[in-house]
Amino acid sequence: MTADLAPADPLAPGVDSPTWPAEFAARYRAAGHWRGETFGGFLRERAAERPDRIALVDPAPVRRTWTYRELDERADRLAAGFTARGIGRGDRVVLQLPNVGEFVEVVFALFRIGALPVYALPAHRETEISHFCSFTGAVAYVVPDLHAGFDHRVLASRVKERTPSLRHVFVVGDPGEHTALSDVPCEPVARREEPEPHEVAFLQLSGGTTGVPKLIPRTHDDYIYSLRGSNEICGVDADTRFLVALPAAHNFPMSSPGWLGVLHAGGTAVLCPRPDPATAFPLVERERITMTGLVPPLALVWTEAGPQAEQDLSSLELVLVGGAKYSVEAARRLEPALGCRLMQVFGMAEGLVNYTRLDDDHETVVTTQGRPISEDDEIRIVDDAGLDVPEGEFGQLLTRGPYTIRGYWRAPAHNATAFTEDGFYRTGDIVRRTATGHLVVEGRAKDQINRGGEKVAPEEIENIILAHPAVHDVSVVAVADDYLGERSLAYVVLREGAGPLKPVAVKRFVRERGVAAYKVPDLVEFVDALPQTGIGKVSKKQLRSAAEQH
Ligand code: OOB
Repeated sequence: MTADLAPADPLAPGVDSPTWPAEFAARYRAAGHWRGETFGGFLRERAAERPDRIALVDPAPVRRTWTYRELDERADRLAAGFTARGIGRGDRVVLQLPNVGEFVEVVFALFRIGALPVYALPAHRETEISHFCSFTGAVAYVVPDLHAGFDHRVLASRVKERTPSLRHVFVVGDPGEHTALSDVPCEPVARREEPEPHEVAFLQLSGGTTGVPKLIPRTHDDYIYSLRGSNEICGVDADTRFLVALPAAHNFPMSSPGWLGVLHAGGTAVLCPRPDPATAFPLVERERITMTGLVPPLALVWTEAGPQAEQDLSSLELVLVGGAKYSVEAARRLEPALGCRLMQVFGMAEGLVNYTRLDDDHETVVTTQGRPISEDDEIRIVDDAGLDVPEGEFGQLLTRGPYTIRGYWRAPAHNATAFTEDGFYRTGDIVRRTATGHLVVEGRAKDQINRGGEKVAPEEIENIILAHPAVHDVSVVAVADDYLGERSLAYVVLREGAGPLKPVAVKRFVRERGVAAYKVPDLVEFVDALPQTGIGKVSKKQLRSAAEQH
């Protein structure tokens, strides 16, 4: 094979993963943002500095702990086992684990060998997982045996049948016909070549606005910079005890400052199996939790439950709330109810993360969504024509910076519209900036539904519903909801002559197609026709205002 026919190195930025132009990379290095650290490397350093400190706690069903030395050794042994099974540099591995200790072990093992974790959420089902596996050409898929009443081994068998690249399924727990993860570790042999800091470390999922979720390539350098910046802003240090209440695979609990930030600082990450107060409050008390991150609906539930809690929550110093708009009224109630500080976070898996600051006045904390981590985060707020709006007015947020991607993985056509020519990411969020530089999220220009932090791309659900033989047309929009912020509503036009269909049948059809439960429309309404714009496209604007009647 000649050199130019050789397959591209999947870790090298620039081929599958659009990257920063050289002058930007040089600037970010010179500023000390990119320091040449890797994930595998920092864990090794912490293990050398503080071998016997507890890095990780998995409290359920029996409490297990990992010191830094144990986590480091475990990652090496698993890495050796994966290598022995033929998994190597640049291979993609779809990871679908709930908040269990093995999640962290596997991630660090993959980082060590330069294989790329692809972070699926526990809620994903056959449609999403098949797409992740086939689109990335994944060689392995890691699952729990049973989780929340669902048998992931059955799903894995089906996906494996459909995906020729998939050679391994590793199961945490009883493996059934697959391989037990516990059978994988082996004695580490000679040291391997490890990935470079500028290389892609993993693929994160986008919230998405299109038919299928896009993948986000993050490098060691850029992501670790966001961890260090987040740690500094949130005051994370070796004494921090962080509760991972949200799914560990999501960018927010992973890096804002999240379990990776806390491990970088030498603190302790405690995995919470479910985020409800009945599960989480006893853990806060028992594990002396100092910090956690919640989406707004959960923050509401915690705020309601806090004053009546039988547990001692006094260790809690800081609760971060983000992922979706948090109402000012709800934000005001959190601090007195939980006896801790509030910090708002407005972030995105593509990069940019904003935080209110510990020294911000109370009004700023409850009324804004914070300001960027970095002085090198560039923010533009533009109108529909792409021109900057006057200071203080609202418009679409564009951003570019040292930890915001320059393009999705293997998606050149989408990248041409999702980014400006000079590399700004079009977030699709409508924001305004206050005199202090804090951003206030006013709304959204992108076609997405934000169900309490869980993102739904209407196009994906519309495509599924359109496959129903009785359906002629469909449009999915958001409707306001007191608890989740938004819920989804599908307006369905039936085919002429099609028999009557009940809303529940449409929901069942979507569910049976094998998608995450949070994507099943909350409401279904049958209409004779969908309103159109002047040029004959479905008018989502009109549908959204009709939806306000719900
Ligand atoms: C986080 O990441 P994603 O990738 O699931 O979603 C990003 C989108 C943003 O573009 C925005 O539309 C929305 O979620 N969002 C917020 C928000 N935080 C995120 N909208 C209003 N207020 C907020 N505070 O959701 C994410 C990633 C890292 C940290 C925190 C959240």
